Formats: sequence, C-alpha cells, structure tokens
Amino acid sequence: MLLLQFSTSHYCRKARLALGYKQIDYDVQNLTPGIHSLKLKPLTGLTTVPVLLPQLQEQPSVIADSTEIFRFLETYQPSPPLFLPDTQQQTEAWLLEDWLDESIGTATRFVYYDFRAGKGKHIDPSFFSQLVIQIVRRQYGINTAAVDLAAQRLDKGLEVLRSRWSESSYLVGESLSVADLAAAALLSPLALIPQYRQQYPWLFERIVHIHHLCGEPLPPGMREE
Ligand SMILES: N[C@@H](CCC(=O)N[C@@H](CS)C(=O)NCC(=O)O)C(=O)O
Repeated sequence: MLLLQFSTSHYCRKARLALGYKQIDYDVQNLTPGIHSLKLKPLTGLTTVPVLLPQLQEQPSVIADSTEIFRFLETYQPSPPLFLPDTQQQTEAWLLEDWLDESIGTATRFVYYDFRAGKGKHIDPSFFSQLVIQIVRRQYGINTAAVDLAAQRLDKGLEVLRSRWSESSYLVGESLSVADLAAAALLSPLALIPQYRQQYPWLFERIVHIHHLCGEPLPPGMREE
C-alpha cells in the first residue's frame, strides 16, 4: 500500500496510526504543499491528504479521507479490530471520531499554526517553513479572533476527553477504537506548545500510549532521544 501524505499533517498521522495498529506494511509518498492538488485532484476529486492507494487486486484503487481509510482497513484486515463489537458503542465512537475530525482537528490546526507563526517561530524560522505557515494561515483564515474561538473549543473538548479517559483507558467501550486514534493524532500538534503540555499532562500520556500501541513514532515535541 502507498500512503500519499504531508509528513507534518495530523490527519495523515491518524491514517498511519490505523495502518500501524493493524500491522500493515506500507510506503509513504510525501507530497509538496502547494502543488499537491495537481496529483490529488485527478485521483480523488479532492485536494486533501491522506490518500491511500491499496495497490492490491480486487480492492479499490484509491481511498481519500482518513475516516474512509479507517473503514477500508477494518474491512480489509479485521484483526486486530478497530471497531467495537457493540453496535451502539461503535456508533458513539463514530460520533466522537467525526467531532474530533471536524471540530477538534481544525481547532488544533488554528492554535498550532498561530503558535508556529508567533511564540513558536524558533522551532523552524527558515524562510520555507514560515512561508508554508503563512500560506496555511491564509488558506484557513487563521487570525486572532478565530484562534481565540478555536482555543476555547479545544479547552471544552479536552474536558470531554479528560472525563472519558479518566473513567476508562478508552474513549468508548473496553478497547481501542476509531475515537482514540482520532484524538491521539488530531491533538498531537499541541505537544509543541508548552502551555498545553503544562495544563494537560494526561493528554500527552494518552498520546504516547496510543502511539506505542500502534508502533508509530511519537509526534514532534515528544520524541524520545
Ligand atoms: N477530513 C479530511 C481532512 C484532511 C485535511 O484537512 N488535510 C489537510 C492537511 S492536514 C490537507 O490536505 N490540506 C490541503 C488542502 O486542503 O488542499 C481527512 O480526515 O482526511
């Protein structure tokens, strides 16, 4: 299988966690932001990564979107399962996964790129990195007012996750689900922001644990030396 990705994208990390959990061998192709759509649009009709090319007979040739990649991988290789045996719990896991994708993952993006352009500029002050950050800020309309709203959304969302993860090792039910993988990936960029590391230590413990379960290297800011 081949995963088309941006190496730094938290949605691509989400797909890699699932591939790793299922212990599927795959290669990655890192696309260049800006010209990525020239390759992706004809393939999927969309411009976003991750995109998975299974490269297998009698399987779809292209799967776009991290959620669709979850669905494909579960059908292709049911064990170990990412779907919960109880249908109601699986529905709840999908609801959380969708909320994490559509609301929390985008809020993380706003807060992260705001940090990288300001207090976190030292992480990579190179011209190319700062150019990409400015392009992303313009593409998504990342400005001070929007970042404040995103930060509030994250604080409320993290309370929901804290109460679920403090009752059980998993967000839903008794085993790892699509919700845990989505949370671990989509909140991982916050690891570079000192304020979040100090305020939410339990979150980074969960992120480490889930990355270990999936055999995925830890995100920037959390890598063991
Ligand atoms: N819902 C999509 C979101 C993916 C997404 O937003 N990817 C971003 C990178 S983090 C992207 O490809 N942006 C480039 C673009 O929109 O052209 C998924 O889960 O796959």
